Amino acid sequence: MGNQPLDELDRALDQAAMWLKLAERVCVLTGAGISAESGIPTFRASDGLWEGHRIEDVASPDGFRRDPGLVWSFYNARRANVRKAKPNPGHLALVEMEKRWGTKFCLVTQNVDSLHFEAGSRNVLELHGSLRRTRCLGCFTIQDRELEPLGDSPQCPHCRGSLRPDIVWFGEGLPEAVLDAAMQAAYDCDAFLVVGTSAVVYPAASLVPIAKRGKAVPAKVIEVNLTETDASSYADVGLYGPSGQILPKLVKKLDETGS
Ligand code: BV8
Ligand code: ZN
Repeated sequence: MGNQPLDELDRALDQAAMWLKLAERVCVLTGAGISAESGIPTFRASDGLWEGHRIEDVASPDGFRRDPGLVWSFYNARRANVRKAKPNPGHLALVEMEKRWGTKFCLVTQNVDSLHFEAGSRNVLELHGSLRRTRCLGCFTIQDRELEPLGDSPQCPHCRGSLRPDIVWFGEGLPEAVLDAAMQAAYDCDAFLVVGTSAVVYPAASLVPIAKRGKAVPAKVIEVNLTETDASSYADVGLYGPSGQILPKLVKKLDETGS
């Protein structure tokens, strides 16, 4: 799909802006693509290898049991990368949208880079946890350790137990309350933006059909991506191009048509 011809993109932006103007409640699902223009590598662009590691070796409980040092070196490298990153205009455009809809706006992210929070978004549901947080295997304390380097076997300051990243690995359940809130927001919304995700990871990807199905009036689904994805079949309109360029254009359209 790649970038659309400009006139086609402009028509699609008008259509998306019209549906957003009519929407009382808006829900957004973001994936790694929204942080790509901040210099954070996405997952599937690296053909399953993640900075030289197999994903199941560094993002699974078995991988952590097998070699916690390897997993911590992988996560420390990502923390260092995120420490250097800044939110991009795509993150900032979603902050603008939250200002418009207030509590009727819900941002659900699969990302663990906390760039939405850095950008100023406040009503953020982190489905897969956060690189900033650690969880103690001994006393279960969760701590926000910002993005400082944590060494290969960090210990809990309370009980000296071993720490793990407070991140949802493959094969692990998502935080129930967060997932429930995200599903409710997807169900309640009138417009659903799906931005920068290949929509292959579940249950996060199930938010897209939830926004459509089982409701008197299905939400209008707006996809923002470089290419078509597994979510595209649910999309009422597709805005294809870098989200750091598309989302600010979309917000500008809202201003133009007044909302
Ligand atoms: C669970 C934390 C059960 C780690 C992550 C077979 C079939 C179906 C499902 C499964 C299956 N086998 C296993 C499963 C379940 C599995 C799953 O869905 N696997 C997939 C891969 C098939 N799910 C799980 O394991 C989940 N848990 O099911 O547990 C259970 C239930 C109850 C109780 C106990 C157990 C847990 C899933 C969470 C895994 N953790 N992250 C970490 O980050 O360190 S998921 C990981 O993938 C990231 O969070 C990431 O966000 C997420 C999704 O990837 P995307 O964000 O979509 O990124 P991707 O690279 O794929 O795509 C980027 C997109 O951006 C592309 O479309 C690209 O075109 C676009 N893009 C790029 N640049 C730009 C852009 N768009 C716009 N602008 C740009 N500039
Ligand atoms: Zn502890």
